[in-house]
Amino acid sequence: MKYYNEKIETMSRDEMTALQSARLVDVVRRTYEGAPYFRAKMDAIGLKPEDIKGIEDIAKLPFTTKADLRANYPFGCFALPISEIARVHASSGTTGKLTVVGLTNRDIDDWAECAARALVMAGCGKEDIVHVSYGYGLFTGGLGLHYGSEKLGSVTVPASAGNTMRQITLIKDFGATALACTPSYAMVIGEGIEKAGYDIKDFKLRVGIFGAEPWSENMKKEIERKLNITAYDIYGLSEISGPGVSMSCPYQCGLHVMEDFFYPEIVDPVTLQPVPDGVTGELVFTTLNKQGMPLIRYRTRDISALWHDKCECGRTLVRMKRVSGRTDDMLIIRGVNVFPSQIESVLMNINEIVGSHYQIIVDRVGNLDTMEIQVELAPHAFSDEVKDVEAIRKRIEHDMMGNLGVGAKITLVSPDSLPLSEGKTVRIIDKRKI
Ligand code: DLL
Repeated sequence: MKYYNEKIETMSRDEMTALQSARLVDVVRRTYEGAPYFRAKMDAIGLKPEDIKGIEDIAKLPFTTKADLRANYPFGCFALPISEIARVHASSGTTGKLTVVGLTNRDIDDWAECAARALVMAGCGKEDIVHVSYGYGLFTGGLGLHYGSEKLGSVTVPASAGNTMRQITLIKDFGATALACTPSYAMVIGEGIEKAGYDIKDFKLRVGIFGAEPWSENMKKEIERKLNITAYDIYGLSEISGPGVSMSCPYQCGLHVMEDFFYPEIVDPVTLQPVPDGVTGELVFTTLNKQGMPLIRYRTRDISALWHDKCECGRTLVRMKRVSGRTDDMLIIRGVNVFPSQIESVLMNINEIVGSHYQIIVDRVGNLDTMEIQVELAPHAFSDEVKDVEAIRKRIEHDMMGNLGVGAKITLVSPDSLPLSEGKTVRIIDKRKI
């Protein structure tokens, strides 16, 4: 199967614009009528739903932010009464209250379609055995891939996260061909397979559907090597829909956005003005078909860019650049902007350490920001002489300085001493905010 929904995925630009325009007019009216917080935003700028005649009017609309969702916690952003809502999900983010979303049965069905399209983009079909190690629960990862895989008709293994050795046994015994989990957990599974002394050639794994957190190109290569698979990038956020808002295709040149459901824009994070194709900025989504909790121009804080040019895979769906970080996880260390993904890229190039196992501790001593990066040594390096370990440490320190433009203190720690990740990894401890 090449496409899950060929008509939509290969639609001409004109047809897509017409579909998006009709859906935008409808969703603006529904949100205005159903969600008081959004009506207040529109009224404040004197905008009426009938002023929006098509997608070309989108920039007239006000933005929605996470702060709006928090202020209306828990159900205040729903556009329909509770009697129409079939399920809630929530995400905690790094600070503050939960962000809650409400879905109708049709919303769940649309979401499952997105996840099914994503699985087909990764080359999956009815014959595949999809092992889902994303967490099941309020987090959208587990149930999102689960419903997508069921809709596609592949065999769904609802393993959820945790108990890595059991996961490995299931993956091996059931002959899973696709693994869906966070990239950091894929690394943990890969290392578990090595530690258990298995040969990866005895596994049937072929593809990985990894997302929910930023991961570098180097980490992708490392996972592909460890698990002997092709790794695909799946993106999503609970507020808009879970996994399957966008997905990379076999040509791996960005992620195709399911733009019949989610209209993407890139805006300059400071001026909030839309930027042209190819220019990096903050990703903004409008849900075009959502019923329970439609969101208009939702600021994701994720950093990306859009490309409308043709993709070799035949899909006409706009592509977004892989999300390398968020405007709000950017660390400012002594005035220099540092993204955790830059740090990861440096670490993944050094063989003597376990590149994916690291933690960044930022503090302020006097008036000066300090950054310490704790990195796990690989077992073979750990047994080396002290002077060798010191040489590794110095090399990382040197590479960090060269890549980040700001110094970091490197602390090498023994194998398996940093907390393991089964879901999203918490890599940054910023004591300046505590
Ligand atoms: O992480 C949904 C998801 C589940 C996506 C499983 C993919 C796979 P939230 O918990 O609401 O939802 O977190 C959303 O995670 O705004 C990004 O900052 C980040 N994120 C999600 N996917 C990717 C990705 C799910 N492929 C937040 N690359 C988003 C980089 C990602 N960051």
